[in-house]
Amino acid sequence: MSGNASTRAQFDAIDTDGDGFISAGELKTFLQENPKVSDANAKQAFDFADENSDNQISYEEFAKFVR
Ligand SMILES: [Ca+2]
Ligand SMILES: [Ca+2]
Repeated sequence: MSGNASTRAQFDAIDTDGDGFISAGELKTFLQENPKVSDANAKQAFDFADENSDNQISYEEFAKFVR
C-alpha cells in the first residue's frame, strides 16, 4: 500500500478529467498554477514521474514522485 489520503486527494485534484491517470497536459496545468514552472520544466517533471513512459502518470507513479 503506497501513499495516503492526502496523496490521493492531490492526485485526484490534478487528474481533472477523472480517468485515473495524470496526462502531460493535466500535470502542466497543475504545475503552471505556479508561474515559475516553464513548459520545459513541466515536461521534465512529467517524464521523470512517468516511469514506464506510457505518457500517463498512474497513481503508483505519482505516489513515488511526491514521496
Ligand atoms: Ca486524467
Ligand atoms: Ca506511466
